[in-house]
Amino acid sequence: MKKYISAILFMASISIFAQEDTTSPEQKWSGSRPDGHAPISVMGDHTHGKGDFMFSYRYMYMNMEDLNENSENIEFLDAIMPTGNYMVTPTSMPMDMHMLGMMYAPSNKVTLMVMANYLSMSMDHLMMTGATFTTESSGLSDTKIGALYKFFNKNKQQLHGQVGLSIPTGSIEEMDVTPASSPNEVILPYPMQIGSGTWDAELALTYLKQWNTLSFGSQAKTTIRTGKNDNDYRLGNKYSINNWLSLVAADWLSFSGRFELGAIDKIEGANPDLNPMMVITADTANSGMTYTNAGLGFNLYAFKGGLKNLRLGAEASLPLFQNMNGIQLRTKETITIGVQYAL
Ligand SMILES: [Cu+2]
Repeated sequence: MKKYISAILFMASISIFAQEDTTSPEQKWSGSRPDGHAPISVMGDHTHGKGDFMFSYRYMYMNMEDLNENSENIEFLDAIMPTGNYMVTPTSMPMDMHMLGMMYAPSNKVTLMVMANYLSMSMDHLMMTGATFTTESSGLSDTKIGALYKFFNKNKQQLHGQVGLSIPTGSIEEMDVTPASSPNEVILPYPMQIGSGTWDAELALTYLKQWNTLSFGSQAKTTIRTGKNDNDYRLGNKYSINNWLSLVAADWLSFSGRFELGAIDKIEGANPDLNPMMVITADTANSGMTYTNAGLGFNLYAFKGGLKNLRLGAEASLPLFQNMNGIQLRTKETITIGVQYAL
């Protein structure tokens, strides 16, 4: 929480010393081009001018499949008894996420953001006996609010910072029936919970640079979780650096390539209702990782006409490297599609 407060003070002090903006429009970084927004999987990448609203909807599909121990692919049978230490292993976990966002700029320097998320997940399992079963969870996830502060926009470059809060509106009490619990429901392991259960600070710094038909962006972002949730644990903090290059193919079309480097800390504490011997996902030793992923995408932009300022973006990404703590499902393909409309 201390880090969060000092970041607010840091931004506030910079705003006091900020100069009156005298840069001409041609020298400015501009959002009014297809590559004026980052690849659709990146959030908080752009700011708005005074009085502007933007509404957005994103759909994300993420799939996890097969097991890694550290950075090595292992067989399911290596993870469960008698060879391994667990009674049950997950085999795959597809996830759908719907994200509804709004942005509003009360001034040229500040853009406010709010985002509501709906998650639905299912996890397939393999038991020692060879039997399989599936658990499911879905619901409204954590709600995010934030403010972007523009430090400067000149020489076709922009730098802005983000201070945000993730509000624990998502459930950490998701339950389902398993063969061991049948006919009763039991609490599901950590990855199947919808929210973090804690108030989390989200801080980011984004740098943008444009040329005539090319643009570059880089965003460093962290999620700092505070305290412990009602089930006596805290999810790991997240750190990432995301970089992208976009190429303008037409006034209405750009293509993007993105490369991300990230880390997630281990879960702190443990839910006393989960038995870590039962299933890999209930053991907090199997949480946290370092990873890299890369994505290819495109942005469509209506630069004139009745649909002016409507955008559609899509991106597909794959992990290049993942080094897990313990044993975890491997991240596979992620697909993000979104529409954005500014007025
Ligand atoms: Cu926006």
